[in-house]
Amino acid sequence: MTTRPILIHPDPRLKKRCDPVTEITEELRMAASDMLETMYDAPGVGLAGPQVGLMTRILVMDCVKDPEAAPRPMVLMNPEVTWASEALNTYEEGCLSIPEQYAEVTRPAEVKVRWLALDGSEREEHFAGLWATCVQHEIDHLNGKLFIDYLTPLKRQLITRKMEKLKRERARL
Ligand code: K1U
Ligand code: ZN
Repeated sequence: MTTRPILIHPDPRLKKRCDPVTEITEELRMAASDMLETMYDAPGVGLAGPQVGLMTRILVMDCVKDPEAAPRPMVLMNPEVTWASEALNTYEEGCLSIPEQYAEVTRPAEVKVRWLALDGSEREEHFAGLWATCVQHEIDHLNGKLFIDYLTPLKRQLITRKMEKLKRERARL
């Protein structure tokens, strides 16, 4: 297991729709394992393929926040929302590809998601709370959508300019 560099917005790879997983290869298993390590190391509660330059429909997440509780690392491939609640929830979201920027985003409070697991089985689960917010944020990544796309053009432009500056500063180091 190793960590992989996380792409920072703006990057054309973060705006592209990812391709479905067609075969569960050893390479994909290694990528999933590296993505989990990268997510825990960041630290974050989720990570999607394109954030590490992998243009495939794969995401990882673990929204267990209690340090006393057992971790619950999850790997979801080809995830699909099969049901979304009418009730909405607003959460102050962050993104590992947009460091230190946070904004309120409103999404369905609960969702059911179906996906392909690493063992090849098809799974379906009901998510609520941070899990529901996180899985929707990560599925957005697989469709080339970022949380700032829910904001006004002015707020989005402000954050994008900050990220361009951050990338210039990091490139100078
Ligand atoms: O996709 C990502 O960029 C990861 C992102 C997921 C996310 C966070 C909040 C709401 C929706 C989706 C993050 O993990 S940002 C970091 C973060 O929220 C966090 C970090 C440490 C502990 C708890 C949360
Ligand atoms: Zn994100």
